Amino acid sequence: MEKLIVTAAICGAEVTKQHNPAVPYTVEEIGREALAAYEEGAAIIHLHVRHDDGTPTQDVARYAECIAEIKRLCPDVIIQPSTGGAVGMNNAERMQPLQLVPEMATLDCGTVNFGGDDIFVNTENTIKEFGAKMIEIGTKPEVEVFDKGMIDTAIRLEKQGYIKAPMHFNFVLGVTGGIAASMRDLSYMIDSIPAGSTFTATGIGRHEFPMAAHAIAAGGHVRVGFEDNIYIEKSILAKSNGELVEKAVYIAEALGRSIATPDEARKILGLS
Ligand code: KMH
Ligand code: ZN
Repeated sequence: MEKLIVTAAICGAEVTKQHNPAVPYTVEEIGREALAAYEEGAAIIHLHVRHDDGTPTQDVARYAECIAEIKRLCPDVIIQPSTGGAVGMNNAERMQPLQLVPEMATLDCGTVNFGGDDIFVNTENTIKEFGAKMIEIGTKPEVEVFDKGMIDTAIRLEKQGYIKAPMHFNFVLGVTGGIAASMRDLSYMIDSIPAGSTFTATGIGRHEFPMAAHAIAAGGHVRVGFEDNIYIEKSILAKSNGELVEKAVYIAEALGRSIATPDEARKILGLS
């Protein structure tokens, strides 16, 4: 089977130090967490950034500082900034990291409830605007899907020229308001993408490792990290993103998948 690409979502926009004191805010903390994940086998760092007080921001200068620090510590890792940002940010704010022409970035392909009154808004015109920009600058989108209809949206927009094939999907399972994190639903997502696509699975909270195991066995790739889950096991906080990556790698190796280096990940994803 193809080597496994592990993505570490080290920071997120919603999780805080109140949830887990190891959640990174400062440039130094972002570097520390990226390095811990990379040393355990992460080939991709999915990146959100914060102000020093933990407030999420899409500020391009802050992204530039954090990316420079990650590159200093992990020179070959693939850095994948978020264009989702935090709930409530406008499109101009969200698109700022694209000014840095990253190798990859997220492309969220639909609107989803995020619990309470929170709505993560991605209208069709937003997806087209972000997709067209990524084609213009040569950034490979990771197509973020929180529900099956978002796969259908991505397929439609690919036919219209807003996303290039072969697409790389990230199935996010277990968000309040999105598709459930069940084996049936992950299989349904896997069966719904076009031939030649690649996929990563992200299970939220306690679903992180069961979804990872299923994706590993199915030949897909895996995302773990504080953005999605703060526990290494029930009621025990993870000490770092490195610990979460280490557990994913342990499961992969037990199931016979070896781990892709960043350059191997680039080949698998068509980045090089
Ligand atoms: N923080 C969420 C509102 C992405 O990175 O593109 C959006 C998110 C998805 O995390
Ligand atoms: Zn994200």
